[in-house]
Amino acid sequence: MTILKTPGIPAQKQFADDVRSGLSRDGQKELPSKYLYDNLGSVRRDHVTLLPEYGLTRADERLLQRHARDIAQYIPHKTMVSELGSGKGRKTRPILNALRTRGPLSYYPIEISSAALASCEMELRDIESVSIVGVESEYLAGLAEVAERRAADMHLFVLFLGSTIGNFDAGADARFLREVRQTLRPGDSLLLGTDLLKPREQLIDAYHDPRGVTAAFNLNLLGRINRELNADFDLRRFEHLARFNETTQSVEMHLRSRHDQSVTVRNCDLTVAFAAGETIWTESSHKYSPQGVAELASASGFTMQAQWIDEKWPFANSLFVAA
Ligand code: AVI
Repeated sequence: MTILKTPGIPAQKQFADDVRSGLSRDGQKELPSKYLYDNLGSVRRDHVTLLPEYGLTRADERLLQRHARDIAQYIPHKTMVSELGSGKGRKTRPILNALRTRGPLSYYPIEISSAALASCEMELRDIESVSIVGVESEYLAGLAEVAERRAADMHLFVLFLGSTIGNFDAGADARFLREVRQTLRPGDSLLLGTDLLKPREQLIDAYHDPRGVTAAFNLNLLGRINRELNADFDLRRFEHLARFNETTQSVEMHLRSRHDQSVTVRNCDLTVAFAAGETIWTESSHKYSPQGVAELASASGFTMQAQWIDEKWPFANSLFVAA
């Protein structure tokens, strides 16, 4: 597989800066959810997707398997495919299979980690007539790189699956999609996965499972800060918490301090005091309505052309076309 790389800020410096600013703020302490995904965190997140209580990934896969051919009908013939955060690429297979029947196809998965790109290539390399060019980059820089490489008559079809868009802060989802739109030309398309609203109890069970798998995923963030930034978090003195925020319509994950305690993060020159019960907010997972997804399309310069909703677990894959 060819790999393209785009330059970025050194990852460790950015991590230290974000930890320092998130833990030293007055009021709600916060850590960006992207840091949940080091190697161990990514394995734990894979385990989350297998939980009976967490139907999101299975719903996404069912929709793509059932409707790949319908989706392909909306995509012009001369098109290349790019995916924001392909992960291991398993979900993408039916889409690539449906599109390659019309002729050779180029697929550009964009991932921050070279390990994820390598697994993606392993998973998909047996698909005939599809050439894979990995892009090791942040999403927008990678997409700009892909868009720049295409011929004048070539369309671009972008996949953003799995409801990763729901993990953006409130309002940041539309801002991000507007930036995606700016790299596209009219007639290009985007397939967007979004988890939908469902009963509160079901949502809380999905993010606070009885086996403690999601708790291990969340607590690993403190373990990562210990490993990479020389900190002394005692993971037994924090606990996982999931709650639904009615105002933002999001499930929030937090890590709650069980005691009054202080923690030192040496590489950030930082000592942080935690009161018993105080939390660090680590992730928001926004839950959309089908109508809200259509509004998101128009707020970001797209038109929603079609939407497929899973019957068992409310989840939508929606096809946006650049207006
Ligand atoms: C990646 N993302 C869509 C997942 C979600 O459901 O928001 C991450 C996750 N957090 C807890 N469980 C899974």
